Amino acid sequence: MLPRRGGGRGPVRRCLSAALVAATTVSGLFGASLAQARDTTLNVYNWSDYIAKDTIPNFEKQFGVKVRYDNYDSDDTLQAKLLSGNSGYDIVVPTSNYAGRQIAAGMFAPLDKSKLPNLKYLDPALMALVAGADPGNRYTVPWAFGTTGLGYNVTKVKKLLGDTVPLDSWDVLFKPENIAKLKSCGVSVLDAPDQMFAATLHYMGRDPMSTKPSDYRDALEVLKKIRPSITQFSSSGYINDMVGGDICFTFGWSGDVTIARHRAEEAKKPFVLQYFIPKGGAAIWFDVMAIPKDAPHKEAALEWINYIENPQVHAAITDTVYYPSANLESRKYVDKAVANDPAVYPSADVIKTLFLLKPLPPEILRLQTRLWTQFKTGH
Ligand code: N2P
Repeated sequence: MLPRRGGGRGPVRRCLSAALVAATTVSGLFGASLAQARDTTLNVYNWSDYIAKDTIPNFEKQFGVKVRYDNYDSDDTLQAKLLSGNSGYDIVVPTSNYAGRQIAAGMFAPLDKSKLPNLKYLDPALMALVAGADPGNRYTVPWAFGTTGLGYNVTKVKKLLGDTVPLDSWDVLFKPENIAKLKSCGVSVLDAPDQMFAATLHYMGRDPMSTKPSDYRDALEVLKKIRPSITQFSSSGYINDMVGGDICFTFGWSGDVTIARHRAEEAKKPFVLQYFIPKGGAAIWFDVMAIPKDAPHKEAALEWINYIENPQVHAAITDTVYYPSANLESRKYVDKAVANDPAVYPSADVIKTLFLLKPLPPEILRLQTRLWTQFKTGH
């Protein structure tokens, strides 16, 4: 169960916040004139489809720093880069369940919070949750959070399933007879063992964060039964596949499916896409910014983190990719339709049903990886 997000604020606090936002902008501009002589390139490695159009150009203008921006769509890809050492990156954005182990392994530099005044905007309740993986919030600052649930081409799926099963039910994915009906229009699942095993265990009524190897072996048996109906494993391409009508179902991430929905609307597609958090709960996770220990440009990395936590900067990101931040002040600037979309900001009642992805012991991760290969190859 998760605590509710913080309450409202009075006019005094609002004025103060406006003043702080203005001050941040001014110091940003001041920074630009200083920074022009720095000849620094900030190397950022982040998830795909996770940033607004102007985020990088505005940072480059304000701070006089060039940004090299690379993408990944899997925590395992990022982790492999970090493990190989000297990644060259100044900012990485692991999910907090991975970050917890990476912190313990000494991969990140502690944050100099005197350089991060915008941390004052962060929701203490959400920071307390993230502290479960990063005690004292010493190494990481949330970039965004989201849920892992079900995305549909509602128009096509309703035709195939009729009213036999509600779309906000895990039964669509985990009952083999249901998902088999969708195979003909394309069934996609994330290529992310941590996400899929947590959802499967939850569906089975087990602890989604189980540390018992037998639970994972049992979960594989459940997964094997739906394997014949899965037509692709995808953790980023599925956005375009939904918009293109190439798949009608995905086990996917909230913002990604919502990006697809908006793109389909803009393109006036003859179908409706929609994201559902299944009744009874789903995973919630936080992707967090961290500075690798060997990062070549730590000062610029801190400037980046503080810039991202400027409420207006992050509001533009949420408006583009439909993932909220832990920045309480930012929500004020988020487009009203986005702020009121339960796929982006789940209601307090739904939040109570969500479970947080947490770091698991290495032997469980190794088991997950092994079983995942078996699942994918269908053996
Ligand atoms: C962004 C997906 C991020 C979610 N496209 C994975 N934590």
